[in-house]
Amino acid sequence: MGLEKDFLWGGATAANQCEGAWNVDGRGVSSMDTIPVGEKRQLLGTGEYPVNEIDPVNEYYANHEAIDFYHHYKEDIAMFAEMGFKVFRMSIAWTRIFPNGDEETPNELGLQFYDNVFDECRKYNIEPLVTLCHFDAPIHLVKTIGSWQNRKMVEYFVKYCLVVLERYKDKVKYWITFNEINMTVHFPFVGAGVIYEAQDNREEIKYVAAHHQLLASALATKIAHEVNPENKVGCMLAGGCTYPYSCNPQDIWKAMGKEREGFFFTDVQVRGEYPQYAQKLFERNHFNIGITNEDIKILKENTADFISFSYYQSRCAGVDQSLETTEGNIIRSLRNPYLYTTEWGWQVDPMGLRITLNNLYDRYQKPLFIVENGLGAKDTVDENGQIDDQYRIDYLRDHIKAFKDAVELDGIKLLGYTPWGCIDLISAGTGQMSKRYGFIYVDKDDNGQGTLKRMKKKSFYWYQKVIASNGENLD
Ligand code: BGP
Repeated sequence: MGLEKDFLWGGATAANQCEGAWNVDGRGVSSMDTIPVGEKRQLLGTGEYPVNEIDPVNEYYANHEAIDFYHHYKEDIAMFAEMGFKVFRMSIAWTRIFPNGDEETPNELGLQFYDNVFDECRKYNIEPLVTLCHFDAPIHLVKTIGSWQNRKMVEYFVKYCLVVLERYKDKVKYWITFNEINMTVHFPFVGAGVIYEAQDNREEIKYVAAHHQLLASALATKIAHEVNPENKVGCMLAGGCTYPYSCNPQDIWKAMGKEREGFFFTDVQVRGEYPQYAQKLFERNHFNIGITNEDIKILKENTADFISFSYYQSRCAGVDQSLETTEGNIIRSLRNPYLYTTEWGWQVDPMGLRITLNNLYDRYQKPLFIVENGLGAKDTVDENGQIDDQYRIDYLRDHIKAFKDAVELDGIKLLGYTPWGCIDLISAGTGQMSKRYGFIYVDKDDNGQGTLKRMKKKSFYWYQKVIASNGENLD
């Protein structure tokens, strides 16, 4: 019993939330660079208003510097190695490789940076797990062709994938195509760089963009397998099960619909075809998605090797409009009276992780990978420079117990676990630095002030023991 010996323990980050150096060494501007902190962030996230030029005088863009992983990667990876990481999830910033997205040739300095990062990981036997697209689209393509709502985007993305998959074929084995691909239908600017015009059929556009991403994901999977048949390519979903609020059949139906909003993506990426309920959705709404016979073939022939997902909370759905709701990762939920919430209103539910794992495995029988999980919390540094984040340890311990039950008692095949924001970084949802997830504290505040000094939290030493015991010692 217990987890497999080669279980991949590690941590997760994304380029746009940790690298900073947004205009260094030829990097182009990405969609995520244009989202300021504060209320405007929420508006841009929904695609509600047009993207403006970056306004450094009146606005603060937290990710322009972020935690400056770009210049600190050696120090940071050394700390991951000290914790015992077997895997490090990160993403490549598309605009470091193709600054505008449509150049003829890639930016060598950008390519070199990731060579350095991967070499540094390899030095410590850390396996890189690389997301090809974690929310960022070249702003040039957003402005000139409308980003993922335009089929041309697939071509540009494929070109970028060809370059990086070929370049890093001996250094990276584990790939993820799109981070939280279901974000596209909930938060279209963040997920797909989509900005609406007044006359747009918004629902249709979201699904058109989603189709282009699904197609691009299948093509990236194809290239990865051709470049190196050893490559393992995963799809990635903002996960978390949805419970019916009650046993009222209407609530059950509603919850099923919510689950299908996510399965819509994994059904295509894992089974290789649009499910019947998706086809009916398109038909009913007269959506013209533009799916060709060639697309159908590509989707069918290039399915994912594993299913990765983020898990922060479960959700609740029901028909009673008067019920209290609460925040969550992307999707709001009815407030579940059995659960407590974090300071940001995300409902904490370790058992929901076991249920999510079982749901996915029952449905697909494919290896699973938990590539995000964690507690966003405000940490304080005491007068001795210590950070006592026992609440984070408690959260993670309960979730680890839950996935161990799923493996040991339910027979789920689980490849690994990479808690989110293993080093403090910029929050995608709020742009805050004070919403911290890390084992490593970074001295920086919500206004961008701080030394960027790295400090080990209490959870750093705890996670080190967890990894060393392969999840047996959780005390
Ligand atoms: C997921 C994203 C991450 C990350 C995480 C936590 O949606 O894939 O990029 O940020 O959520 O969310 P937040 O940063 O809003 O707390």
